[in-house]
Amino acid sequence: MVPCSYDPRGTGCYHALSSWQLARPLLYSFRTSGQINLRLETSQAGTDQATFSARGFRFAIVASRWNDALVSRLIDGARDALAKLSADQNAIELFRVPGSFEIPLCALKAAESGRFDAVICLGVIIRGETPHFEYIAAETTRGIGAAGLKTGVPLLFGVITAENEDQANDRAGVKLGNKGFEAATAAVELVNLYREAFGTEPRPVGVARGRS
Ligand code: DLZ
Repeated sequence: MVPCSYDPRGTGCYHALSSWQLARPLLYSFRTSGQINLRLETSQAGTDQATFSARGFRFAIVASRWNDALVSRLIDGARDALAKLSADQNAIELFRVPGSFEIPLCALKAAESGRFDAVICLGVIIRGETPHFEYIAAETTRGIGAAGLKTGVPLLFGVITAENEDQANDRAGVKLGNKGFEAATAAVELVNLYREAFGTEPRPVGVARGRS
C-alpha cells in the first residue's frame, strides 16, 4: 500500500479513509491495484459488490486559492485518490479560482462543458471576525449543490468549513482525513454508480457532449 503524503503515522491508507468509510469498515476495502470493492448495504442490481475504478473517466478539480497552503493539500489528496483508483493523469484538469465564493460558477461551467464526468470542488473557509464566513460558506454550499442538480453532473463537496485554522488543518490531512481525498473517492464511486445504475457512459476524451 502506498503511504499517503498526509499520513503522519505512516499507516498506509488508513488516514486517507473518510469517517464514513471508517465507520463502515466492512463495506469498503482498498486494493493496491487501484480499485475499490464496493459492497452496498442493500442489494442493488449491477452495483452490489462491484469493483470501481477511475480509469476512462474525466475529472475537473475546481479549487480556491484562499487559504492556499491548506487547499493545496486537498488538491494533493484528490490527486492521490484518483491515482490510487487508476485515473489517467491527463484526464484530470485543475481550475483555480480566487476564493470559495467563486467555486460554484467555475464548477457549473466545467460541468456544462460536457468534458467531465465529475467535478471535485475544493476550498477552505475559516471563520473570521466578520459575518463573511456565514455568507461565503452558505453561498458556496448552495451554489455547488445547485450546479450539480442543474447539470446532472456529479459535483463533489470538498470544501472545509472550520472554526479556526487548527480545525481546518485536521481536515486537510492531519487528524481527520483529507477532504480532497474523500471528495475524489466519492466522485469515482458516483461515476461508477451512475454508469451501472443509469447507463451514464464516460465522457470521451476531447469530445464535449454539451449539457447533460
Ligand atoms: C473574503 C473571504 C474571506 C473573509 N474568507 C474566505 C475564506 O475563509 N475562504 C475562502 O475560500 N474565501 C474567503 N474569502 C474570499 C471569497 O471567497 C471571495 O473570493 C471574495 O469575496 C471575492 O469574491
